Amino acid sequence: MTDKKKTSQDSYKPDWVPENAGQEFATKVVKGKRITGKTEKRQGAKKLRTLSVDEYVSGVLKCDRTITARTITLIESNSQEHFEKSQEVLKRLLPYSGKSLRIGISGIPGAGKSTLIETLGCDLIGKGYKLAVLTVDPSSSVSKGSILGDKVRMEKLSREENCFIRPSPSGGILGGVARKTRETITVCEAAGFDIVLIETMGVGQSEITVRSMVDFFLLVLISGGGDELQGIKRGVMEISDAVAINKADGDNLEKAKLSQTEYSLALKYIKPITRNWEPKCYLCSALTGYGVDNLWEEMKKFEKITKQSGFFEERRKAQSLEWVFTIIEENLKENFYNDKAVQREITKITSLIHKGEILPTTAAEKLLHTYYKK
Ligand SMILES: Nc1nc2c(ncn2[C@@H]2O[C@H](COP(=O)(O)OP(=O)(O)OP(=O)(O)O)[C@@H](O)[C@H]2O)c(=O)[nH]1
Ligand SMILES: [Mg+2]
Repeated sequence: MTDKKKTSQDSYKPDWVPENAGQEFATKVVKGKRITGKTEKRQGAKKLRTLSVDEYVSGVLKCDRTITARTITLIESNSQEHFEKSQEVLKRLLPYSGKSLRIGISGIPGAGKSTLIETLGCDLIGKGYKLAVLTVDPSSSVSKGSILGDKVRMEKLSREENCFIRPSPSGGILGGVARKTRETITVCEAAGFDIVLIETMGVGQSEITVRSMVDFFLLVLISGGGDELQGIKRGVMEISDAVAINKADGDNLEKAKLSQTEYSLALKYIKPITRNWEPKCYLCSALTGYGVDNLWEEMKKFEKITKQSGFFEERRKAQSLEWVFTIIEENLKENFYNDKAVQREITKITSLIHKGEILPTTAAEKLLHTYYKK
């Protein structure tokens, strides 16, 4: 901003006003005020009363939407004080959780995941279910765009009393987002939501992370393009319990049928991820609703079969244990890289590696030694 455009201490002409403009450009911009401190302390905003652990717990159990949302905010907070309180709340909620069917929905950007959630979600609410929709998107803290988009795409669903939509926390790193999402599932279940849908963008590690927290994993694709164009790696099909070719409507229906044949064949060569369940490829249109009910019927069948065989519980237990070790690994890694002595040693080692004066194995050993000799 040039000083010339300043008109007073507190206001100035915006950038797009020509340099020598006269009074015909009446617009002035008032200087922003720097706000410091926590969100709750923002000027003009009503400070929310701090809730006790008891209030959080009883609010969630009564499915009080405001308190449920505040409990999730508590979980999403990065402060140590909030972390301890949230752990206390979660411990109390844990016995009431675990009763929902957790469904992961993944697929390439624009495949129609959010629209499918809107259509399926409204059907489920119509059938009397209570539904929670969460998203896992480690990039959302950068792009922010998808959150706004999803609110628009799930417009009808977001107005439903029995639906609770929560966008991905802006955790930045996937590990942080994953922890918060897992704990959010616990809160939603304790609040009585009997289906939890988790949408994730088909990028890198996030599908594997979502797979590790859901019972059923659905991959949403669109017709045409083939594997390369869709950016879908075989690995993602390997962790899926079903593939849905969306946008099977209008002129696209025939192409969608061809894709269904291709993917059905591809699935035959993949070892199923769930015992006693053979993943199949379905057609659907989130726009017209075609095939959506069939998808739900398959999910129900899946739940029945895996519960009867005991695999449902087995997988949940394995997921909990896996989660314990993930937390440990993340913690160790964080401690290691935050260690001052290790950081100094890394600087030295980096230059030795660049000069080719040390073997990578020796370098790693030296660093670990630096860490453990504390
Ligand atoms: N014709 C047709 N269009 C659809 C269908 N489902 C979604 N769309 C359109 O496809 C576009 C993307 O849909 P979204 O639901 O936002 O897709 P998404 O997979 O959630 O996208 P990201 O969250 O950005 O990865 C929108 O313009 C939808 O209206 C469908 O079944 N048929
Ligand atoms: Mg979406």
